[in-house]
Amino acid sequence: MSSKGTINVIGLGYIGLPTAMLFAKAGYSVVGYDTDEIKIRKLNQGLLYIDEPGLDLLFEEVTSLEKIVFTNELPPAGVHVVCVPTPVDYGKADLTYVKSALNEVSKVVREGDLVILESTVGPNDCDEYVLPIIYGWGKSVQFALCTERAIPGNTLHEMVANDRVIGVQDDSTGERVNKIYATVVSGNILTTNLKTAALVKVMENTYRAINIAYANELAKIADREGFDVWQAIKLANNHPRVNIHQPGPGVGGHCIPIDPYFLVDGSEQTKFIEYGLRVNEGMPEYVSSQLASLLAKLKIESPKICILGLAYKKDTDDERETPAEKIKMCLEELGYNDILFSDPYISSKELVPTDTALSKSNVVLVATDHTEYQSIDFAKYNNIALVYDTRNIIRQEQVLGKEVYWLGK
Ligand code: SAJ
Repeated sequence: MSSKGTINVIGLGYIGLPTAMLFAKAGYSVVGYDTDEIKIRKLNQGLLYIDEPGLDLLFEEVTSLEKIVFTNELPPAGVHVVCVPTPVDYGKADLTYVKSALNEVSKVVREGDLVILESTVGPNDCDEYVLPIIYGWGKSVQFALCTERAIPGNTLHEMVANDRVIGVQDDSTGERVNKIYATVVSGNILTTNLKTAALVKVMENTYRAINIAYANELAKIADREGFDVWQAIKLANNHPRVNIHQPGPGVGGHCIPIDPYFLVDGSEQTKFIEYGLRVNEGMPEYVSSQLASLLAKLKIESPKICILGLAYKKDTDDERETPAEKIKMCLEELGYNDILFSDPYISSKELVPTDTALSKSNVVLVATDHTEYQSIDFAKYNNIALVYDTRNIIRQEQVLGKEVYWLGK
């Protein structure tokens, strides 16, 4: 395959690493750059630190093609794709990592290079912070905002299949970016200005956050009124224009609980969004107090609690902003200190294997909807008295002879 040109991908996390590999597969000569020496060493030893479907095969393929190198020294390249995190800092995107990535680019940038930002930023961040930095280089450099929209757990598929919204300042940059992304993206590539592109990304995640908050409020109403919210949502979603999301123990990940804050500014217009975020943030406390009420009702004193699932989402090892951690803290605040954590996807010395955790506990709280929890036979653990499922994945047949409760039913 002939080389299409050179691309630097700066930041080899959940988005940068797969992005770098996809460009390499498409025929570009790619340099994957990260400041973390451990990551670079691992990649150069052929080891992956991200568990994503298909990523291992793609890694083998692109390393054997010799289309990608991993380094912590950035070389010159025609295109620089920045994929670094933007945490929230008092309601604004914290651009510290973006700024240091751009600083690295500034050392190698040449006339005519293209800089692409894939990180999520606030609506005015490109105009107010990013462009002034690039203009300060004193070179004719093109810039585009091309925020990633792939979901962890299905990243590779979504990176290719999803439509992309790109923000640019002029048509020629749009055409150049379009040509590059078209080599990896099968979805549509939709072009707009920088501000709109930034807003689209934040609006998508805010839509999801608010919809989940609505589902969480419905779950609380169901707990109070005694109906099955999961069934009710399923039935409501039969309507062609209704798509209510799922309730749960809270919202994790680096996006849904964080990005909406880029819109919230304390004004009247953003109060509704802010309230929704607070609803989701209150869920770990809510499910902990529900569990405490059940313990009191069932007279389970000094419970040994097992939390099943630390990852913030199903069948992944991703524990960023996980609600499970917050549930543990809430339970501890309520005076329950005998808590074991277990997650088949995460290896850490603080976690115990599922079977051990279940053998040593009398109370189980299901925090993550990992598929394998659906085949646990809780009945075989004589020690278990109560199962509280916040994800509605445990079926009655699995918990015969036990007290079982679900969030929202
Ligand atoms: N969750 C619920 N109920 C639901 C759906 C999700 O409680 O109905 C919870 C999950 O359990 C999880 C959290 O929300 O804790 C977030 O998970 P997620 O699957 O909604 O999303 P993320 O954060 O993994 O990825 C999102 C995606 N955004 C949208 O779907 C609009 C993804 O496409 C983005 O690329 C990603 O954010 C990002 O990087 O911004």
